[in-house]
Amino acid sequence: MGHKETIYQGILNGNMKAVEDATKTALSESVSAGELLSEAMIPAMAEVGRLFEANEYYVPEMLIAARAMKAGLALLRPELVKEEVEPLGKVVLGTVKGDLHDIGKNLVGIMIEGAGFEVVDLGVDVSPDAFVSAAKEQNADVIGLSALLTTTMPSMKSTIEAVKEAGLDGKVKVIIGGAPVTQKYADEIGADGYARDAAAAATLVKQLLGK
Ligand code: B1M
Repeated sequence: MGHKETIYQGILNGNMKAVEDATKTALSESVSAGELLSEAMIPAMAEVGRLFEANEYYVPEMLIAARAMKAGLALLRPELVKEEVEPLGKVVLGTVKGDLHDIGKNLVGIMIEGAGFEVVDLGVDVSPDAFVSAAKEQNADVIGLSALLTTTMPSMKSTIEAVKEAGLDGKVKVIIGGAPVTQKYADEIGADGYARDAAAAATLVKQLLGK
């Protein structure tokens, strides 16, 4: 089995050690981090989602698959993030209230960091007020909101409203993303931008800040 297949199967089976070993070996053999991500890790998580929908996987299987994916992602991180001397700006990032999914958000953070920005990661289940307080304290240029559940998307709207109420509208840009989120939804709730994946999120931050 090739390294990418081992990583793919390792995530599906929740075999963290197999994912770590194959990722390390592949990187040492100069397989690019981007290739491992887009051709093994992300397709594996998509398959986990499909199996969950088909009632072949349940929450415990999703959890151990996520743990294996995170272990692999941690090894890719140094390859994906370039060192920059002076950050181009500051981004406060988090998964919205009620939502515990963080793999996509973590990947978005890595890519934004890789593009030269400082990222302050607030974690998961972040309330609108917590986003606003952090943006003020950190003097952030951008707030990034991630949601993976249709039921938590409304918290993006509430966060944008809280940003406006705090008088940060215009000073801090709000960008949104996550599997169920669309450009149409971003327009509806008045977000400054939407990105469909982590690479697009990094490009969007650069565009919004004119970098
Ligand atoms: Co859950 N889950 N989950 N889950 N989970 C989904 C999202 C689901 C689609 C599965 C399914 O039914 N097919 C479904 C949502 C249905 C819906 O709302 N329409 C679902 C459900 C129902 C649930 C629970 C309700 C299950 C239950 O308890 N009965 C529960 C909710 C818990 C909660 O949050 N309150 C739940 C729990 C979990 C686990 C905890 C077990 C685990 C998460 C572990 C973790 O994250 N630490 C989990 C997982 C792993 C998934 C799937 C299988 C994989 C998600 C993932 O990591 N994808 C997922 C199915 C799927 O997505 N196919 C599913 C890989 C990741 C790289 O992609 O997160 O999409 P993604 O991120 C992408 C883009 O979306 C984008 O860029 C990223 C990288 O390119 N992006 C942004 C993300 N954020 C962005 C922000 C941006 C820009 C782009 O700007 C700021």
